Amino acid sequence: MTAPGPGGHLLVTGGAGFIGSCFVRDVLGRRDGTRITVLDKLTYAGNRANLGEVEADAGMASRFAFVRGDIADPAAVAPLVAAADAIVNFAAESHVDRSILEPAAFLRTGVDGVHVLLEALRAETERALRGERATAPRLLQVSTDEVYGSIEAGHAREADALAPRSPYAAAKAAGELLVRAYHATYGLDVVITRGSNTYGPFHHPEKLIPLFVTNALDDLPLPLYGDGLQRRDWLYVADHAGAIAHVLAHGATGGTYNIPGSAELTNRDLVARLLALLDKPWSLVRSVADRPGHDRRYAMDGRLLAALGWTNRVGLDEGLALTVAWYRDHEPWWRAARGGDWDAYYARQYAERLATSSVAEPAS
Ligand code: NAD
Ligand code: TDX
Repeated sequence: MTAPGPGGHLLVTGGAGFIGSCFVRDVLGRRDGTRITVLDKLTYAGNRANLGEVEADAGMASRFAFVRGDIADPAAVAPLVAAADAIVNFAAESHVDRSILEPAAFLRTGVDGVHVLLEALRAETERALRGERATAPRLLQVSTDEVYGSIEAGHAREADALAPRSPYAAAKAAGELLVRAYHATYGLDVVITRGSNTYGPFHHPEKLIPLFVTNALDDLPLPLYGDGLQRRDWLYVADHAGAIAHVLAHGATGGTYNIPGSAELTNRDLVARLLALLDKPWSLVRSVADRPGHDRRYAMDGRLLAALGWTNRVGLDEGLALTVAWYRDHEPWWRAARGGDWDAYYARQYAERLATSSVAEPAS
């Protein structure tokens, strides 16, 4: 089994989202002949504008195609997998808080959708075995640190047990288990990445960093869950996308690779850094009712990925400065992302919390 090299044809599912669109921009930006087809349902989180830079560049646009569709739809998926040398599956419902409000869509995309992709991959693998295509396609399943559950001490290793604690994380773990089962049973060429908390440009404003940056720009309250001492290890989006491209090219078939971030810190300390960059006061921060089942800490061991030859390039200081500057410069993008169901979602998620909030303890 061979990983696709430069000049191959990639199917990128969920490529209009935050991390997927970064992957598409960066891979096409290498200008090495690689072609990309994006399959994306364009949910509230998918945004064609995230691929605007690609579509506006004649060189990149000539090697790019966009298909609107659902990974859980076999008729949409089968011909695209048949035409691909590799599939990178970013498609998922990605927000933990929404999974707590309404889990069904998470299972439909994260379990049924992954199953449909695997069936299409299995058909193409059988065609390769019959000599009807040169090689079987490879699937890279984009997974997450959240499948390990809360890591109170130490760092999770790839062989550790999965212990997801939110409907989102459970759907991601189920998707991974299907991928591994299809590798063991049908010999499919698959690799899995588990990325850390990611941040950067084009991040939907429902997530912590862009929510707090955009609320602060509008002098709106910043709803910090619980005591704010939960810990996350932040990974800049271009590093996450780069590590995925690296694993796609070099990862061992059947392998799983953690992609840690470059800085572990508490939410409170993170918010203090954002406020300093924005020159906004701590008094905007409100202590609100906690997320149910809130994972206290995520932390992963990165030795397998390092041994494969990957190192992150962007540290937290640089990454946060780039991110804050991007949101300052792209107000029309984030105002549009706060369209659609945003007001209803925001009221459901935060109205009662903010009505019963208190002044948050300052960061250390
Ligand atoms: P996102 O919500 O910004 O993007 C998801 C994309 O998938 C959107 O474009 C959406 O329209 C599309 N999509 C959703 N359901 C689909 C379906 N059924 N068929 C086709 N397209 C569909 O998410 P993101 O933050 O870019 O995350 C991408 C992937 O990375 C997800 O699998 C997520 O679990 C994983 N991940 C994210 C992070 C993070 O911190 N954001 C960290 C680790 C792993
Ligand atoms: O309003 C908020 N207040 C708050 O205190 C929000 C939205 C979040 N938080 C806290 C919860 C977490 O401790 O901030 C932390 C980060 O929250 P999110 O941005 O929702 O990220 P998280 O739940 O850690 O999950 C993210 O990383 C792993 C991504 O959204 C997932 O898709 C990814 O798999």
